Amino acid sequence: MLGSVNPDINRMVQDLCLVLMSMAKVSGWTLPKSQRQQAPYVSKTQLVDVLEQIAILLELSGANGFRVRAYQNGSRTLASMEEDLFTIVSENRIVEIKGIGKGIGGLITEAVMEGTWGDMQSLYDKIPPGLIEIVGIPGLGPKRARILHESLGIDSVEALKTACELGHVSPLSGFGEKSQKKYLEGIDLLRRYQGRTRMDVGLLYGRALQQKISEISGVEKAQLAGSARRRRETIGDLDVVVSSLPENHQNVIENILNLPGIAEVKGYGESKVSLILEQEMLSNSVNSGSLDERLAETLIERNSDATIDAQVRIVNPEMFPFTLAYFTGSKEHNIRMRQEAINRGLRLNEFGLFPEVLAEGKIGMEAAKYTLKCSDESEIYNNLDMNWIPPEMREDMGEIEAASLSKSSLPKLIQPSDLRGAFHNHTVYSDGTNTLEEMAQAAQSLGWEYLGIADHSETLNIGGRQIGIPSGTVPKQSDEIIRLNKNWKDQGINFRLFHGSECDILADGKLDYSDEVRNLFSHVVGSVHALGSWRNRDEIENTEALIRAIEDPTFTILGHPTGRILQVREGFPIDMHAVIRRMGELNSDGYLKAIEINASPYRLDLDWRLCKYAKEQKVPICINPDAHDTSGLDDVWYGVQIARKGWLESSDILNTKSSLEIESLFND
Ligand code: DGT
Ligand code: CA
Ligand code: ZN
Repeated sequence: MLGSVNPDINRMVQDLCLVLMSMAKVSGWTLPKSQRQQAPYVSKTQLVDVLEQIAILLELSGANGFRVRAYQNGSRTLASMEEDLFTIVSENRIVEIKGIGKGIGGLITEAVMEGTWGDMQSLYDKIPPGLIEIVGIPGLGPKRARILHESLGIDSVEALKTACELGHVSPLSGFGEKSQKKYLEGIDLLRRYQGRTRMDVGLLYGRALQQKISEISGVEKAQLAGSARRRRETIGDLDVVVSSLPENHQNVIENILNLPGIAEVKGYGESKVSLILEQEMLSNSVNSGSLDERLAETLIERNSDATIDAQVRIVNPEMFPFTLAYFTGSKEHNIRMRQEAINRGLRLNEFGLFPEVLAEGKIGMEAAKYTLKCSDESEIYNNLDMNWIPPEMREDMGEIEAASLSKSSLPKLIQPSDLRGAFHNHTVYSDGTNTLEEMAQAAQSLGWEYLGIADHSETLNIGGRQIGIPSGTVPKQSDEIIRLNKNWKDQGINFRLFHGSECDILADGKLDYSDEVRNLFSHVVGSVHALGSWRNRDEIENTEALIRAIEDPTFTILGHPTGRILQVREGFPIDMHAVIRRMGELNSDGYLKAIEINASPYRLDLDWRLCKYAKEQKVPICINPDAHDTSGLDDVWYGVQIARKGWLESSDILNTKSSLEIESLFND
């Protein structure tokens, strides 16, 4: 299910409850009904999901542990099976597969050959959907959900929330105050993110819809607005503004309603269409070989039932800039803009910018003919004595002031093409899937001058399996890098690798490896991975430990500063302002202590809200893809969006510097 996500993320998401969080919906689960006319009636992916669901439902219903584990194993076995499932089933070989017993083999065979699910429907009917949703709360598995159900009658998230608030959960044996508090936080997280979509997926849908609408005849322009245009890390719904002559509106709307990939039309009127998009929207809409295409493939491969809502507004061409600006938001930015207009005797809304003396008493469209003409957004801003504000910055975080013509202090935001390399990337030496040479090749084809390798350090292991590079192997990687660098130099190619490490920050704030080993690296990306102890500690202790690590002379870059995974888990408690302040001091003392914007769309950590502070404290920022394969390097694009959102300019970013400058900064 999660196979195509980078392994680092993969691992974290393996935490069962996290997976369930995305699977569990208030509506509960249903067994797939096949639309096919012949076998195979269901796909392997569907079976993997169903077996996993059955295991959870069985556990919720109090079934015996062996049975539960049999379904869990069955699901896992199928997921990792390479041979074609239909062939195996057709040849009656399914029970010969290790990990699949007679019962489950029978169920698989029935589902594949006939499209039915034995007597499983009764199990699906038996468990209240609310109980399934509870299993999605971090820290709360099926076993505990069942205890809560049996002892307190809890069968919904709301009921659990109330019980926690009333203190009814902590006295239960095996629960305690800590769990109770954690569930409340988990519920909050679940609610906050429900119905939101990560930026990468949201933009994929947004661009596809925008493109399909642009191709409709009679459409002059279609543009993405809302949080997608502002590059928020997650997107609630998509907003698209379409410009079209009035006589074409009806035809345009009809064509939009008939686009492929619409799961549901929620409503439409003369100038607005409200839709739910599904995956088919993505097919044939993205250029081959592009980042979008790869993302689309990943999404479709995962067979996710992700949908996203979209609001499309169709307006006359002269109204377009006003409608675009309004629906780009943010609401907070709009409110400030409206006030700026009022201060000048003007009225600003989605229809236009009206001198009050003319439009007085008229409302909405009625006033439209009195608007000042603006051919694009920048003319709207100019009419309010401001420079045009890049959409990413429209969050009412000082941009209105910075944009005023008297001040003109808007930053010149960084662009993806400003980057000359990146410092946090993995190879086959740890958990990456590409070699040093392959990663270097990919970096060169992005036009980069250098690539920093930072494989995991010795301590990192997952379930006992060592992921990090043992001390003894570090020199081998070093030699290989020296050899590659020499080759490029001899050939006159302006490209080199920097040999760094993604070094674990241990719970006490010490860094992994000995001083001696760490001194071999050109740069050390210090990251927290053993989140357990950090998440169970208070902010003060964590902040002290993190600062201790940063103060180590070999420490250069703080990796994914809070450890958050968007929509999955919050980072550990930390006073990031204090950390950044200390890093600023160390920089002014002549050390290089940079902070990373981890550009993986799952993380986007450092948060954009803290970028400005880091800049003020003179802490250099790196935009790092944390790539685990060659295509992962492309993730820097998301990091650049976040840097822009955080007001950063090219000169604030470490990896816009030349190879020579980096060499001197790293003393390499
Ligand atoms: P989202 O969809 O939750 O990720 O965030 P947005 O920013 O896309 O918000 P959305 O879709 O509710 O509305 C799109 C834009 O429309 C929003 O950014 C600003 C504008 N807007 C919506 N409601 C209001 C409002 O009540 N007042 C003002 N001034 N603007 C609004
Ligand atoms: Ca929106
Ligand atoms: Zn990491």
